[in-house]
Amino acid sequence: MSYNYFGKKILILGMGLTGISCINYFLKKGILPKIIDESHSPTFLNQIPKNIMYKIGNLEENWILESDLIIISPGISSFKPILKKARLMKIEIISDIELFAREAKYPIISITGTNGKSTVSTMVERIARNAGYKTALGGNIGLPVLNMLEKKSNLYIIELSSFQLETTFHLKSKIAVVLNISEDHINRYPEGYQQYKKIKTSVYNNADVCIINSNEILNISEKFSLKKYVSFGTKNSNYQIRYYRKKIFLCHKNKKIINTNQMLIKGHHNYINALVSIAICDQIKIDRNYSINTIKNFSNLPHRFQTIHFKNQIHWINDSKSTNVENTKVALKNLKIKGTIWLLLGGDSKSANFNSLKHFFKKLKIKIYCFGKDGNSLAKIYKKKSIYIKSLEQAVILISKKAIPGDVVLLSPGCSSLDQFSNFQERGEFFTKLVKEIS
Ligand code: UMA
Repeated sequence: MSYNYFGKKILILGMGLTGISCINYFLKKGILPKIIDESHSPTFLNQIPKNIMYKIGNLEENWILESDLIIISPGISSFKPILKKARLMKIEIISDIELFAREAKYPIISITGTNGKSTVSTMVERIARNAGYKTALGGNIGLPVLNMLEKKSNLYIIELSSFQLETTFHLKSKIAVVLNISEDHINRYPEGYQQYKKIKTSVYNNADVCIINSNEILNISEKFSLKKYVSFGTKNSNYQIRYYRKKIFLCHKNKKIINTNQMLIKGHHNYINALVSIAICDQIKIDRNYSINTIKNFSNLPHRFQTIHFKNQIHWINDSKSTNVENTKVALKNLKIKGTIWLLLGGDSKSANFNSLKHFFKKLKIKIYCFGKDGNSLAKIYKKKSIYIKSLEQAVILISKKAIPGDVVLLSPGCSSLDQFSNFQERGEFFTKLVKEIS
């Protein structure tokens, strides 16, 4: 189906990376969209071309209700009352992913899930590139998908957030995967977790092959409604993690593929990420050797459980990408040390329930420094070992005076960074710089 946008009143919501990519997309087609941002000083305001009409400060009702097509940035909730009203008036509201999906001419591999999606997307991209594909990697990982259309590529790998899937309707993936689902971004969804799950699993709609986690996510009838599926996770799945004589192997139908001792990245969650990457690449018939070699040499992405400093036998770990409670649990599970863990937890909790961390806190030799917008309430989860400190900086200064050889200082905030930083990268870089200066 071909879509014609000429003669339509097109409005873009949000002047971030997505908004700018949408403007460029329409300008190339000779169409002049309008754009709105709720901030009074959006970061990319100076990148708006002179011939584009814009409004800042609020979602201008007249502009919204007079438009034919609205492209919404992922950071803006499509459940806002004014947008509900627009939908009732049959105004189409779609994501940049939807625009991309309508135009993409090459196979798309779609990767979503609460955790691990950037790692899997990057692994798959590297394997496919090493195998000779001209790959383009984008979406939630950073490069807006519309910019990928300009690249000379023959395989698209896209990381998708629930925000992006919320307003995506015609994505037809060659392969789609939902890695896992746990509580995150619940404050965005009026109907809570079930709605979040439904949006995440919508990535399977129209997909040729669905890769599913046997441990969670889909019940039997949901599975059988899929065209073709390949499973991972449990003993009976197509792809499994198995233990043989105290060694851990990635396996396919019980046949060993990789001994995890040979991998640079460690931890059960990373073995699962690697397993899924193999499953995806097998589906597009990439020679296994490319998968095996790439995975063996793959190292952690920045801000994901990265040791950024080691001095006086104290490890400082930057896990700023931990933006939900599951990420923090994984980081804590990874640490098997005799010393004390100094955990930096905090930011915007997005109304998630953190009580499940209590069990970890009880078992561990740990001190929890809670900071940022929700720091005060996080410090109440396990008062005995927690303290509230206003800023990350103050917390790092205090810890640097108390930590002793054998200890680990871990920034794994479990929260969004947006209360005090522009994004998790900025938070991680700030932490890294601070640690190096102070210690
Ligand atoms: N804005 C409003 N009203 C709102 C919220 C935001 O007007 O209610 C405006 C802001 O003032 C700002 C603009 O919208 O000027 C920002 O838009 P955006 O928040 O959608 O951000 P982009 O720069 O377009 O980046 C988005 C993704 N951001 C979010 O989903 C929040 C990026 O994912 C993604 O890399 C990029 O598109 C390219 O596809 C980041 C992210 O934090 C990494 N994702 C979340 C996560 O991983 O947990 C979902």
